[in-house]
Amino acid sequence: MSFPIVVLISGSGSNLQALIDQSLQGQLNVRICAVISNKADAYGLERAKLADIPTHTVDHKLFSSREEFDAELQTIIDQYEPKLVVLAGFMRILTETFAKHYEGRMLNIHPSLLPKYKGLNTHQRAIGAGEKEHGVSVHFVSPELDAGSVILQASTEIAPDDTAESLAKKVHSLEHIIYPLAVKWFSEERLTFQKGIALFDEKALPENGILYNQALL
Ligand code: NHR
Ligand code: GAR
Repeated sequence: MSFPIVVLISGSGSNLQALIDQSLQGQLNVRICAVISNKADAYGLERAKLADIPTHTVDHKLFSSREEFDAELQTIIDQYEPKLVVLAGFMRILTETFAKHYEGRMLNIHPSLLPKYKGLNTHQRAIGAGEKEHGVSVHFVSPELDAGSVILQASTEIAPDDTAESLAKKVHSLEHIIYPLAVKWFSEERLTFQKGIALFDEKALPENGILYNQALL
């Protein structure tokens, strides 16, 4: 019995690919029911088609409000009855109504060590601030942007010659490890969300979530 999930993307879909690969290799017992993009030209849609996964495009520019866009997204998602919704490089801020509908069953991967650097342009901002360390966080999505409970983080050093591009590459390779791991934990019910609190193995997660190390694999 595999665990039904729907993945939302806006771009390249390398995190989607990591989920596809791990489920094909049997490391991750999930079934990706559908991939939805707000951009018709997102390369992730090609990745989904190559893996025989149904795709949908919901172009936000065709809607006159965020509420209407989110309502259409919700209608499509709920047709698949997923147990988890996975934001993988999805670039549209979601309304409170939508976020509440999927509370405790929607994850995001954000390219910073939350609560630092919420929002966009995180790699450049971390370099600009002279940080020695940067990374990535998987969190539950809550109505407030990038503010839901953090589940898992992975960090990397910022070298003196790092650029936003070189740092993004390092962070990406960490993303492809920790996102499938967090999804696996959720599918195994090791990761749950009860009464507004994220639990791992029945214990409340600390503010920064779990720091990734290889022993977790
Ligand atoms: N929605 C809610 N309610 N809560 C969160 O935590 C969300 C969310 C929607 C997306 C991903 C997030 C990230 O990881 C995410 C988390 C887009 C923007 C943004 O400013 C900010 C954060 C995130 C995603 N989007 C612009 C907008 O007007 C459009 C930017 C663009 O198209 O390039 O929606 O960073
Ligand atoms: C990832 O780095 C992800 O953390 C980031 O976009 C990239 C998507 O890559 N997410 C955000 O910035 C959300 N605002 P992918 O399309 O190759 O998975």
